[in-house]
Amino acid sequence: MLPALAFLFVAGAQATQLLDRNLAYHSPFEDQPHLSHNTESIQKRFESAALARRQVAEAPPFKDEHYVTFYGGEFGNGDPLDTSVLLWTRAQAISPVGSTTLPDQSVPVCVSYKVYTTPDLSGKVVDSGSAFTSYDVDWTVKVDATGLKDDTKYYYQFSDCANPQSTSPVGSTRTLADPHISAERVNGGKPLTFAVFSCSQYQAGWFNAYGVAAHNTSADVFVHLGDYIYESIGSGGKFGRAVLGRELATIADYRLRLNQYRTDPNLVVAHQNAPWITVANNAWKAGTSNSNDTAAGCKFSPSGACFTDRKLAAIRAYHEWIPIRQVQPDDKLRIWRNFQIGKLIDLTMLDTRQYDRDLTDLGYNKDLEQFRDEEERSTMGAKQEQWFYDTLSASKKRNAVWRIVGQQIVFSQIDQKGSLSLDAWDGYRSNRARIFDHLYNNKISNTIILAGDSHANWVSDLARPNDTSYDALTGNGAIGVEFGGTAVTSTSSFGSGITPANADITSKVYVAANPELQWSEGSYRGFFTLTVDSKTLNATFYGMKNTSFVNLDSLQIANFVVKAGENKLSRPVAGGAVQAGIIKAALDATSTTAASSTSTSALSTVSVTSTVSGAATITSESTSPSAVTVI
Ligand SMILES: *[C@@H]1O[C@H](CO)[C@@H](O)[C@H](O)[C@H]1NC(C)=O
Ligand SMILES: *[C@@H]1O[C@H](CO)[C@@H](O)[C@H](O)[C@H]1NC(C)=O
Ligand SMILES: *[C@@H]1O[C@H](CO)[C@@H](O)[C@H](O)[C@H]1NC(C)=O
Ligand SMILES: *[C@@H]1O[C@H](CO)[C@@H](O)[C@H](O)[C@H]1NC(C)=O
Ligand SMILES: CC(=O)N[C@H]1CO[C@H](CO)[C@@H](O)[C@@H]1O
Repeated sequence: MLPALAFLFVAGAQATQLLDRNLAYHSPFEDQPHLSHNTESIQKRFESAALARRQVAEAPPFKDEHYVTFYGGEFGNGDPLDTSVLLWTRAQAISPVGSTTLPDQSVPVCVSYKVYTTPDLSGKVVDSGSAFTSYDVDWTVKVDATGLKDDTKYYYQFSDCANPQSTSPVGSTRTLADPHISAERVNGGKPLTFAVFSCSQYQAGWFNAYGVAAHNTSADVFVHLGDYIYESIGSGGKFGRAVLGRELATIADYRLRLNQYRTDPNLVVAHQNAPWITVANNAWKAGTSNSNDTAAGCKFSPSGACFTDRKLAAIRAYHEWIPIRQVQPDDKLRIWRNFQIGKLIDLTMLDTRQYDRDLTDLGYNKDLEQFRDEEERSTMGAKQEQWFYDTLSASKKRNAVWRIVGQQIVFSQIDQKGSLSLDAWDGYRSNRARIFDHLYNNKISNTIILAGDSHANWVSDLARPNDTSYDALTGNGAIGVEFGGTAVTSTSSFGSGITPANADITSKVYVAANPELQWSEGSYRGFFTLTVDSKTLNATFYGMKNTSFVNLDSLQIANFVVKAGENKLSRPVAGGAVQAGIIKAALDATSTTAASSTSTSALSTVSVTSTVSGAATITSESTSPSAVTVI
């Protein structure tokens, strides 16, 4: 890489070029240029640093002191488009073994990257380049690999510009299909698989779910619906998962926490070999339940930061550490975006949390209940809401088969023993009603809503709450399907550590009370996959056997099929039987004679025998780690 560098400097090319190449220096938001780093002044600082060797073409290779080190965990890729994908790493100069002097941290690190077509890096280099990083951006490097072919798998590696033997691991990534490609031709005619996650709290357990998805499914793209990190301290000491630092407030706090999360071996592997598409979570537009800037003024959080400052720190660190694109113009703090994947899918990522959400249930403001039906009340903000309707309509117009909507909170009405969660869409009912109106009035088919946040599994036909034209038995009258996934580790909303048998007692009540809710499961931590082709969209839910230590033991607890054009779960729902949780059909059957729930309490012996007329009976079986095949 030295010749390329030499050219840049000798020719006096735009001095900040290597800085500007690293997207971590840019503003997270194109329309907020004041949030970007001033690369000219950083460049001046480098130039005045005594012999900024990494910039000087004539400098000898760094045999003596500064070795750029790539940390295996700090490596990944994301936000793929049809001809480009973001590559991400973190590279810091360290002292060589035996040396006690610390390298001068004011000197930038130059990192180069190459993109190949073969895993052994033998083939041709399809894209390459160099970029600087420095302490200003926590040594993160985020570059856009461009000029790629659509719908293609690639391999990539970073190295030290000045010492090319110092390299990162080799990762793999892929581009998405060109938006104009027919649905049948996407992914070479094979189904495309997404692994979907939410709520990964470090303190609560090991991130085995990421590992199972990476090792034991054929997931092409990882989707994270929020709560990728947690700001609180919590416990976690008992299985070696205590978090460092304090409750997060400053950018240094956020960086430290992200850094620590990236040490989990299963998260490391998951970032290395597939692109991620993420949204962040857990605040309304001016506060969280333990930190608020309210009408009363800026209240301080336990960590001493004003919420607005804290949010900006969080967003900056998130943009440094997560391979997410700078979002397109004209809006504040926006992370909602749409991915067109051939004519097979529009994957629409919404921000139903911090973008412009009106006051949520913060635990102390119960009087909120009276506002939940207010016309103007929105969990998205008017601008995002309009954008969402336009995106759905445009997707129909361009004849995309599926509309998959990734967002944070449970969409369907869930009566929970007489109460509704005001922190989910049940707290924003007029906003939800408008979405249903848009789907029904415009006859927009094949909409699949994904949800996280709730720390439990919920699968529902999408239908207006209390609408008698929806038939829970046949699914007729529905307009789509919602798949709500459990947490990677965060504790169950049914009760921390609840056994499958005890969770089922609650699930029975929920499934009985809610017509659209076809499956409820509240014990397992895990994730789900979506496997999609032009005819069907299948969801497979995975439960982790034990998140208190590192392992890949999981079981497939339920499988669902949605046929294109049907706008409901295929009957019998889940093929008539699940390995955990309660399906509505089983509930109906219990009221006659057929089914019995024989769950025992230990996680290792979960089994729910659900029998539905005409469906195969799954008897109580020993749950050896199920073969994880993605259909
Ligand atoms: C649906 O009916 C239930 C029971 O009467 C009620 O609690 C709930 O508020 C209704 N939902 C809507 C959206 O009106
Ligand atoms: C979904 O599952 C059904 C039933 O097992 C199968 O026929 C179909 O091919 C699957 N579709 C995809 C996209 O995997
Ligand atoms: C999970 O593993 C830990 C450590 O081996 C063990 O102590 C615990 O009993 C296991 N939990 C379950 C529910 O099997
Ligand atoms: C999951 O992947 C791991 C690592 O490749 C492998 O050792 C394990 O056998 C796999 N488990 C299953 C159930 O396939
Ligand atoms: C952490 C904190 O300050 N929470 C406060 C937010 O505002 C409400 C209403 O004023 C208080 O009751 C909370 O204690």
